[in-house]
Amino acid sequence: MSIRNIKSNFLFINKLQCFKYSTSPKSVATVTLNEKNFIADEYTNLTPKIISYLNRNLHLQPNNPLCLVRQRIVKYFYSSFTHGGNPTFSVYENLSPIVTTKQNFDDLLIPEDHPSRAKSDCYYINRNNLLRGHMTAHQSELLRAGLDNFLMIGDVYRRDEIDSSHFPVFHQVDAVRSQLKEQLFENHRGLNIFEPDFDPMHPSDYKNSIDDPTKQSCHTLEAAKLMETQLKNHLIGLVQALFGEDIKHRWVDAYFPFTHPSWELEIFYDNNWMEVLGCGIVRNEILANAGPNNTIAYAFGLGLERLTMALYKIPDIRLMWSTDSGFLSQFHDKGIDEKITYKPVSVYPQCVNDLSFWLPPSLTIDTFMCNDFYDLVRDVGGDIIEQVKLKDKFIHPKNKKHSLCFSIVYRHLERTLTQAEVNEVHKEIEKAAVNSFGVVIR
Ligand code: FA5
Ligand code: MG
Repeated sequence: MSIRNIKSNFLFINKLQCFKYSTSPKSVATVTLNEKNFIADEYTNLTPKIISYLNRNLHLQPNNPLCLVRQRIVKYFYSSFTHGGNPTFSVYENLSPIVTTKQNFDDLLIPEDHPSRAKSDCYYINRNNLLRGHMTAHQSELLRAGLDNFLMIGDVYRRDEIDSSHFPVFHQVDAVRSQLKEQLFENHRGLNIFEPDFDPMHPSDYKNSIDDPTKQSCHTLEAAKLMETQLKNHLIGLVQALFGEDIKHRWVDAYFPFTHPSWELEIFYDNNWMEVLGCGIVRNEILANAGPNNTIAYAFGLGLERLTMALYKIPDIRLMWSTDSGFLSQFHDKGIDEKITYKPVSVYPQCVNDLSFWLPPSLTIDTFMCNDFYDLVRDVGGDIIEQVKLKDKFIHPKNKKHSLCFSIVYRHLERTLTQAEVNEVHKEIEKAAVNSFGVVIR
């Protein structure tokens, strides 16, 4: 993977790193991803940092917690749905994250002016290609290939807020479950999927309205309601299989251009409601355009990171990308149903700086209040102070001056501190000690 010919002046625009690429017609900027060349254009906004996440495939790495949860989800669908002893669902977990705007948006009826297409929300390779923003990007191609029940699992890329539950690259499990009339109404043979005036052979004659909040106008109320019940039961079954029967959950009405009606499922975790998935009844136009015109389907897309974090009590989404053995070993060689609770390891290095000073004549090594000094260090240094240790006491043999030496351990919980920034904070602490205690720095 490389980026070639891009006049690589990196600019910081809105705090995001963007490419400045050549616009001269002679030197065409190209982006090479997985050995494929793309011509850069005014849409290109991939950064080297984002490209470095391609092909990491955390969901397939045996010692990554995402891999364990992926396997549990697949197991749930394999074991819950079988026909003639075979799993009903097929699983796709190696689909390339490089997709076209047709796959990511057009095939899914996402309008031209929909905010999810914005350059500010996606990592575009160029005007026509991007790193997929959701696994639903593969839905139409798999339907077109004739599949009816399938899971699509992989990495997705979004320019999104960054906090403990958002990261620009994350993993989704997406699914489609289709039913023929005979399957859906196995026990009620008289019922139909489609309204009598809807001709599935000519779906384009019919305006597939989504005005009615309960169903698409082509579907009968019975079909829509039965699919909704199945969808919700299957997904509740999944979160119960993961978290146990007692998991607190709630359904929230939602909107997606590709499903109607649509919902989001939230679970109660860490004293907050956390959204874990979006779902709904697949818009009939999508099914009809891709092939099957006699089925009704539900679809969902869930975020693997959020479930994994809740399941193993991993406090920060960034830890998923850790290559630290202290992190990975906690998930290595584990059975997929084993109960694991993450034990924090700070993967960021410590910086240790010493501070020695002469005490003023009014104080001795025995009367100096170390706790006052510790408070001062915390006040000035804030959360990056991990520890302050008294290292040495010293009395000068000739002038009898008293001196103390402290080791201050600095560590940021979320990033590597540079020595330069630690030195700056350290200087501030020295100054404050001089001002507050009248000490003289050695
Ligand atoms: C979608 O991506 C839809 N494609 C889901 C869908 C599929 C709906 C099929 C209907 C039918 P959404 O943007 O809400 O929806 O993302 C789905 C899930 O991905 C969220 O519920 C959340 O668990 C997870 N997610 C979204 N953004 C992030 C992020 N930045 N970091 C981590 N997880 C995220
Ligand atoms: Mg959502």
